[in-house]
Amino acid sequence: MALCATVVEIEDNLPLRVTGDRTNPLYGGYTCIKGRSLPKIHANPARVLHSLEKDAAGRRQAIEVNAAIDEIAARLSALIEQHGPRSVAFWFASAQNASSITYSVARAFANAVQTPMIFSVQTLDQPGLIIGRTLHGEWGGGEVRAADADAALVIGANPVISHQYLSQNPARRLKDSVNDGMKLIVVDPRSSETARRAHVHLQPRPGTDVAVIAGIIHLLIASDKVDREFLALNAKGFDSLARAVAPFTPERVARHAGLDAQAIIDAAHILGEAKMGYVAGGTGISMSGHGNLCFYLLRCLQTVRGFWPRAGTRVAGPSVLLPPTMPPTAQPLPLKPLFGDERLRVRNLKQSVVGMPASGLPDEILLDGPGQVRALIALGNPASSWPDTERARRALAKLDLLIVPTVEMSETADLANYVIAIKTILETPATTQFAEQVRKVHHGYGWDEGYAHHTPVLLNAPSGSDLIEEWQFFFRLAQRMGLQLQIPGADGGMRPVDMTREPTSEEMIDLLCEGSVVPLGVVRDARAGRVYAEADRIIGSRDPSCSDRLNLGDSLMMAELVRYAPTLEASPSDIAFPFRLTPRRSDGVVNSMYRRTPGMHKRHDNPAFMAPADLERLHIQPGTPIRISSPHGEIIAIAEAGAGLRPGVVSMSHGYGAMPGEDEDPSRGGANVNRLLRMDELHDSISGIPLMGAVPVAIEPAEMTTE
Ligand SMILES: Nc1nc2c(c(=O)[nH]1)N[C@H]1C(S)=C(S)[C@@H](COP(=O)(O)OP(=O)(O)OC[C@H]3O[C@@H](n4cnc5c(=O)[nH]c(N)nc54)[C@H](O)[C@@H]3O)O[C@H]1N2
Ligand SMILES: Nc1nc2c(c(=O)[nH]1)N[C@H]1C(S)=C(S)[C@@H](COP(=O)(O)OP(=O)(O)OC[C@H]3O[C@@H](n4cnc5c(=O)[nH]c(N)nc54)[C@H](O)[C@@H]3O)O[C@H]1N2
Ligand SMILES: [Mo]
Repeated sequence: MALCATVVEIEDNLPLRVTGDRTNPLYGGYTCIKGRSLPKIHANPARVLHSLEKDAAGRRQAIEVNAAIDEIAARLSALIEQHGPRSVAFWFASAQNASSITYSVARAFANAVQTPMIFSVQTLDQPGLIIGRTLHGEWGGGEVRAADADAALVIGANPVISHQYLSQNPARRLKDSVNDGMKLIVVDPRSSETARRAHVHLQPRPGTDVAVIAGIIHLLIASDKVDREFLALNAKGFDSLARAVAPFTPERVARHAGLDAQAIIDAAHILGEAKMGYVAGGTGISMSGHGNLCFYLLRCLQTVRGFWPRAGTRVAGPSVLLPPTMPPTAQPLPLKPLFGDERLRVRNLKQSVVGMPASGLPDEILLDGPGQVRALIALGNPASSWPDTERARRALAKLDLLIVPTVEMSETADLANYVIAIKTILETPATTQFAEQVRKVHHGYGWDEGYAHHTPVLLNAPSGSDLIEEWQFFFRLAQRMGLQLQIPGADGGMRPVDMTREPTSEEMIDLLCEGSVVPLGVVRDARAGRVYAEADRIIGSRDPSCSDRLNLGDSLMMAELVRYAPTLEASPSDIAFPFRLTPRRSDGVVNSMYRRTPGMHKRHDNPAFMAPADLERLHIQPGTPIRISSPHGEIIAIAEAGAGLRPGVVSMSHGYGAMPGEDEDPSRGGANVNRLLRMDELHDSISGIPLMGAVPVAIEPAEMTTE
């Protein structure tokens, strides 16, 4: 997703070496280890080179891809005929990011099926970002350009490793910004690669971020670091916010979050003195129970300080390969509704601005009766990445039809009725258009500059293989099912795709880029990633008649904050589950991807990082197994000392480990943290995201389970 510009050296249709493109204006030769590993991904012996079908006895055998599409089309059509379009569901996750065309065509296919059951990983990822933005309201001048900020607040995020918010050479860019005088505040219980550069590093108890952010806002208001002029024109609800954050004094927050009160004051001081602040919230605050409120309060903090781009400046992330948008203006946009019309049958879950709640999908498969989901097309590896593994697996196994397009086998592909073998990155043409689409959802992706890149096909599919591009699967399926695909047009409406002839991939890219700000031909001819100054747009001044306001006092959010305040005084007492399990990402590994590619990863487990003092106290040697138990389940993981980690915290990545009932060896395959989680308890009432961070767990030494 960082889309680093690379140079691929090829001999005899094989990639020999991938390096960064030094001529690139933004990346300057940078690429992360994942890009440099493309030759290994290409030579992956675990790659699927032929589509697979499971027969009645559960045996997998190769099937010619068009024969598989014929069978799938017939089975999907029969299900829709008998049970309606709702019986067919879609799972869109990080897998689709590998190709710039997949999402547009797959989404067009899902729309043509006319099922409401379109689920995406957004509701398990950072739904609070979208919900907080919706309730607070958006700024017509767009997001703050990172380069314009003289202070940054990074909370529950680690851009140096995740590349979220800093896609190009993140470690270097951060170092340069700090050297240029930018003041960095990091809030993370872990001494992360990003935190190591911070002027102020707050290490709160996991899950107490609401108090930390509310405490900072309270201090800004109390010390009158409020942009009154900005608020008078652009905001409403200031008094409600001021009242609701008043209980969050530095002393109370410090006691509750386990911090030093002076450090909170220092953080507020930096933000209070800054002319323009950049705010980056990530999965750490999203998953630990109050994601919506955390992200909402971050937006309020920006507004209280007037940290929004002003008229006369360049808009961040202008469209390049997308059509032009409304002219940017320095004023609030109209508030949008939070909920959609669709409802799930389970747990009162509803469609929201983030989409259908993923945590309800397993139960929609498991619950018999009208409206039940019977077929799932999954772009991703839900068997591994969904919380509550046991339930997820039961649901996936119950489906009449599970279809998984993929480049390699996975826990989900293992369960599939059909595995569709698709081409990989170097065998498909691509543009940066999809990153522009993603940026509209999460501004931590894409570029602040008007950047674009097109790459042609570099390699042919291996000889003897039977591979198609992922979008072709959806196009051919639509053809066989008599469905008309529609894609967005430059005028904002939908336009039909000619279904009588399958276009080439480059023709498909042409179609998707029609009406783009910079013509695709120009980007193609550049033959490398470039910044297009002609895409720049200057933010216009406000329309004097604009009556829209950013909302600092949303009633749902204020009510949650008022309910939170009394917990400031409660002392945490978890005798049975005294530790907090927190999520993290690791260098060189993306979710569960390429887990079966030899030589791809330096290590094959996801250690349970714990504070050295905790290890000592519990008589646990680093490198030895521990049992981690939650009220829901238990796993065995390998303990490792996390230098600078807050005591009481267990920090672990997801996407590893065995499925329930399988043999597991945590030192070889890691441990599956999702077995400790539940989908149906403690989930958020808007997005449905379950508790995936600050999870109460108990730790004890364990016997090594060796084979
Ligand atoms: N290398 C690599 N890069 C990736 C990915 C990957 O798997 N590997 N995945 C991609 C994906 S899918 C996503 S969504 C993004 C996510 O991008 P980020 O959100 O930046 O993800 P992380 O790097 O895990 O950073 C989250 C940080 O939150 C901290 N944290 C955990 N719990 C809490 C808490 O309760 N409070 C606070 N304040 N902090 C907490 C963790 O210690 C961690 O350092 O990364 C993307 N980039
Ligand atoms: N406990 C816990 N659970 C989590 C998280 C967490 O922090 N903690 N993070 C959540 C988040 S933020 C995310 S984004 C999800 C990630 O969940 P998913 O998006 O499901 O990610 P992966 O599990 O890596 O699945 C990607 C799969 O796609 C396959 N693949 C690779 N290339 C392609 C391609 O071109 N096309 C297709 N169709 N498939 C391909 C890979 O082999 C792999 O099996 O996990 C979520 N789950
Ligand atoms: Mo994610």
